[in-house]
Amino acid sequence: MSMEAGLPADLPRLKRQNPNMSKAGIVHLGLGAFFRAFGAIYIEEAEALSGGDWGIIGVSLQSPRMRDQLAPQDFVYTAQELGPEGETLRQVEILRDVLVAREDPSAVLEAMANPDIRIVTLTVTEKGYCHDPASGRLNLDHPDIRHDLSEDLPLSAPGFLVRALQRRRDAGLPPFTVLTCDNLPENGRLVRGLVLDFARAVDPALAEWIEAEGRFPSTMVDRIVPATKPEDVEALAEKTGNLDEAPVLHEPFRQWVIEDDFVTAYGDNARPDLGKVGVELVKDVTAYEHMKLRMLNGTHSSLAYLGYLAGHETIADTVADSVFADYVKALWKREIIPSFSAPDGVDLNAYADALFQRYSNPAIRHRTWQIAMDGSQKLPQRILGTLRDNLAAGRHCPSLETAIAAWMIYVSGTDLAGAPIDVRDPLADELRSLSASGATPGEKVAALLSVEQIFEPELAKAIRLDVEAAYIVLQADGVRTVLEDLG
Ligand code: CS2
Repeated sequence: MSMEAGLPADLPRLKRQNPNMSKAGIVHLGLGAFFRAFGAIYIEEAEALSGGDWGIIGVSLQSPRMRDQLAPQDFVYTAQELGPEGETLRQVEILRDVLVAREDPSAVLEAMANPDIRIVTLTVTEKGYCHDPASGRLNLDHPDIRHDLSEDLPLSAPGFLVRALQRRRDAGLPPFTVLTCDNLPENGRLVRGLVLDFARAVDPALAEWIEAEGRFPSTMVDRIVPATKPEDVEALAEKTGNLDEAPVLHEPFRQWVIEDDFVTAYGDNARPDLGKVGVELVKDVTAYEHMKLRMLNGTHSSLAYLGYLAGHETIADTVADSVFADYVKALWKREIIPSFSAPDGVDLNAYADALFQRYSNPAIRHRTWQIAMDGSQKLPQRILGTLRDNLAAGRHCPSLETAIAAWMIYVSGTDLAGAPIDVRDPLADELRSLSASGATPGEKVAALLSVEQIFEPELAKAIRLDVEAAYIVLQADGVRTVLEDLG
């Protein structure tokens, strides 16, 4: 555990203020900054307004870091809201405990099988579902899935869900609702499919029970939450006089849309009163998900690769560069908005304008490098669906194809000036050697497009020449000139 370098050693640690703690009703898998700055706050607000036992037990699947940072401060932390015109601080007290799955998987299963737990929320990131992003099916060759299918104590998120549901069924309890909060298309349906694939492989009767009793509402989640840096911890401690080793920083905006489909056995107690605190409870979230994944995450990833290659550190820096501002506005207007139908009553042009304002918030230092992570898991739902739908309608997508070419240069591991890039991606090694296997840009592009986990073969064929052309001009002319030429 790290005490921040520049701070006095005797700073008092943040402490829990409210001694009346409700019981836990939720287990959260994958306790990163995003959920602590988003779902945890909504749930705390809903419980404060309408009651219910909705304390949260957080689970870190791999590293003990979050537990080690939060345990000495009673599992409370500060949420620092950063607006363009100032900030507000809030102490979040809804966490009851943090468990570390790699250290004690039994304790995690026990928590998930507790009768008080009615919901398991997840933010395990795209790669945490151990699926094939192009097909949406469970990846049975994934080492963690292979392990989990043969052992009772799991490593993976799908493994924990199924083994915990198995314990509940064996104990005669209803299942919990599985509420995924990751940026995946039709995320609830996706997780349901993965859980059922897994359950069928271990016990077909269990799969039938989950199919009948289980609930997996899809959700759309939205709040920009950059990773907390050591200097953020220091600045907060200087401001408050208390040491919080795990604060979260977030923008003011938030939106959570959830399909109101929770396990029926709990009646009115199936979920916190989320509608009271601005969560939109709907019948079908698909249109919202498309909008958010394509409009926000699609442009985020495009700006991340292109911005990084142009030397921009954050999204705010990137869109402050007028060439990029013009690029992203044209991308929304010409390629993204025409590709899907808006949710009822939503004006997509206004939504795009609001996104631009959010990206421009100078207080949010969201690194292009952070968003560039795990591109192999993100491109299909963020960019490739838009591309496919446009091509089917006979529309060209030069801006998205340029973003894909930028991703290809990025995953080669060397930037346009020849400097190394620290590429974080589960397929990083494979992508780098595929890129290196080609002698010409054309061969490199073809090699990368052959990764079927990312690109459907038909789409790969349709975009190959355009992406190759974009790749060549990016290398020859540099990012800014290419974006200017896109007009
Ligand atoms: C970002 C998202 O890191 C990323 O890939 O695009 O985390 C984004 O900030 C959130 O989805 C906003 O809701």
